[in-house]
Amino acid sequence: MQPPVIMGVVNVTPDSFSDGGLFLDADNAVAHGERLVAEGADILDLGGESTRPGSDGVPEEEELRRVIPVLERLAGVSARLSIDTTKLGVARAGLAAGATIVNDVSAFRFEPELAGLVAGSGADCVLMHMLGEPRTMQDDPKYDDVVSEVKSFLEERLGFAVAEGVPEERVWLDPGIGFGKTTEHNLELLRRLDEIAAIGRPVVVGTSRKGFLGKLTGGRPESERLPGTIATNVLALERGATVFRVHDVAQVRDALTVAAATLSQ
Ligand code: HH2
Repeated sequence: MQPPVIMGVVNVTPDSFSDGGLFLDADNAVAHGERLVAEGADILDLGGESTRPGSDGVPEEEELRRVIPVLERLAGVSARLSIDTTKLGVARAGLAAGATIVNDVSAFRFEPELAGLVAGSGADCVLMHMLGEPRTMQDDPKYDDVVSEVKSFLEERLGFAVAEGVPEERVWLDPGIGFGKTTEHNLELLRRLDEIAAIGRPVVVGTSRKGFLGKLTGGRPESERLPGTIATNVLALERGATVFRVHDVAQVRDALTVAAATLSQ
């Protein structure tokens, strides 16, 4: 089994669903990123736009203003840097500032030219499934078979990226937990994550603190969803995920280290 790769979340936003506003100030964001690296993050994922359900998005200049100075100041840390954006201009500036991964929750649908940028830069990319767009994705999402539909989507986006010149080995895939899914859809995707892993590319999962964990535990707020986060990440590891996008790096790293040691006996 591959050792689990921990992707620590640094949200430089006023409105992210679990930590909005905490790291909007660049000094706080840099200190938070350094803390996550000290806790064992292999990758820092920096985002300047919330994609929480119902959100409208921010103009490119604002996203750049939030995230690029933080990225520049984190460029020396001993973790890879990922830019969480759907925008070509933000990805370009992020790569120039030291990012080596582009995490696009639209999987190159919103700005298809992003694929060519990634191809030319030699960066890795994360392509994620989302039903539509953040503003409307939670309006009664429906699938016949959520796993096979997400899998087909990811295969199609992988094909698009490769056709645009991104080497297949640079593409990671993500089922997009919480992005146009009910609680039952999220659970089904986690339960059958091996079917997504069967595509043959590294699988990224992001369950951290998400709403379905609150719903399943009697309405726990974001700050009390770490046990659910750990449970889902451990199960995802067992079903073939390799990259774990989380806010609570130290705790999830310990849980995954123990789980990985158990599974590799
Ligand atoms: N989830 C969020 C954002 N980016 N990227 C990937 N690849 N996978 C995910 O599951 C994922 C993601 C949402 O979480 P967060 O960044 O904490 O919230 P917000 O979008 O409100 O900033």
